[in-house]
Amino acid sequence: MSDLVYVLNGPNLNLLGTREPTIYGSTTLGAINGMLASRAGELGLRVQCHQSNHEGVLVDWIHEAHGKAARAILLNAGAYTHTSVALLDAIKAVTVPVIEVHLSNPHTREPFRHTSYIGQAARGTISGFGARSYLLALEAAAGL
Ligand code: CA2
Repeated sequence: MSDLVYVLNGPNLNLLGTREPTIYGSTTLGAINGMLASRAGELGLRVQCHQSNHEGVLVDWIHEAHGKAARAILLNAGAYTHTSVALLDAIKAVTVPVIEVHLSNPHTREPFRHTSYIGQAARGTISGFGARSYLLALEAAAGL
């Protein structure tokens, strides 16, 4: 099985660590990606990390991960989690397992965050553990 894990982050997550630290923590996305690369090495995996504020670009990376026969995709689709049928369709269209990741626990927040399109096709979801959510998701990917 492939050792390649795609890590995809959606809109506004490039701002991590610089705004709203009480909700999203003070760790930057660059630092999270660094921690993931380091842990991936220990697990015999490698990560390819991307962030975009554009829905279609995220769709393209899901297709790309499939084309490269990646082992898994860790996906924090940000607010697109709650709106994007395009991302749901992309996840359904590929065979790569998608692990949905959130820093916060959307179920404890506003009602509009309680629905996840991603979760309807994801292998599983890890949310509410801040930056550690990504590391837990990577562990899950290692066990697939
Ligand atoms: O908890 C998560 O990881 C979310 O996916 C974050 C999204 C939110 O829309 C989801 O409901 C839950 C928002 C990401 C915004 O990221 C920011 C980072 C720093 C400052 C402001 C926004």
